[in-house]
Amino acid sequence: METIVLVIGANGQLGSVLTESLKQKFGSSNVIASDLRPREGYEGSFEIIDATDINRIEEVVVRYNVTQIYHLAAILSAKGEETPLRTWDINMKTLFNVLEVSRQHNIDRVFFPSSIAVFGEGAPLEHTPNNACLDPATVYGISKAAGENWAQYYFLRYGLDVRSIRYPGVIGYQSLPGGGTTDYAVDIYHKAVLGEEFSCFLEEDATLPMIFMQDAIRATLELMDAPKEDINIRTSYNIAGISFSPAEVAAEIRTLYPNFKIKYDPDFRQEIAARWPKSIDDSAASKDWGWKPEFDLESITNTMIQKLKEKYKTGSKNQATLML
Ligand code: VAH
Repeated sequence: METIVLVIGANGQLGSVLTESLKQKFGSSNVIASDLRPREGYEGSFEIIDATDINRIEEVVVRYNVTQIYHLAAILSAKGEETPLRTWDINMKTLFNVLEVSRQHNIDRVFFPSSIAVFGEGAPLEHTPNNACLDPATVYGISKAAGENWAQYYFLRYGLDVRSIRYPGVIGYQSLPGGGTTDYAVDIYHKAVLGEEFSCFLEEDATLPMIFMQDAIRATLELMDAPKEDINIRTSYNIAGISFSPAEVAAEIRTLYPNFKIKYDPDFRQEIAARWPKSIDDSAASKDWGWKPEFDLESITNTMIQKLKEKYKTGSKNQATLML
């Protein structure tokens, strides 16, 4: 059976890069990107989908004979706290729609992104295990913890092959994050390359689990490629990249930009970050499907700085419009 992939939320930080990787893997004509709004200059099949509309998802699935769905649409942790009930409604309704359309149309595989935001104060702060207590303190985290259990339910009840990863904070040069608590770890590199002082909304010692975009994308594709019988966790897999604090990433940046300046101006996002793990135990992912990160803080920093210097030299002169 030919693989036809639908990406919902293809304009997002992760979705935009994952879409390009899926096109490389399956062929551009076999990937349909979708989001609430079109993306200027996008090359390939693109459909406007509001994932709260189940009929619209079904229409696209049927029209293109979709066999895999990657559901990347959600309101993230910081933004989600502005309107808690709307965040819950959107994050859950879109997931239910994807699960129901997938069940009814025998979709071969579904990817559901979870997050280390599912953990709260009841989980160990260091090397948080896959089966730790999930007591999230943000609506985003609550929706992801609920989503993991619904994914498992659709596997157990209907045999739907839903797979999931708990992403750390994702860092990439290809796209800008939106509404997350870990967004500082992308913005800091842009400010360094622009020669501007960086104001950090977290405290200098706020260590969080992070992952480079290339590692996050590879983990996703490796999980989705794994033989079904190797997938022993049907809620969601922990994966780890590299943990660091704002002070540590600033110090690494100063090896390239000695005069780089950072100031700390913690806001409400510090409280969110303080309840998240500092490091993650991803031994289950390693054992079941061979997960192993390749990027550490030094290689992330070198790559981010090099790529952003190229993009600012040839692309827009400000961060706001610097996308793919
Ligand atoms: C957020 N980037 O900050 C997301 C992620 C672990 C953090 O889920 O909300």
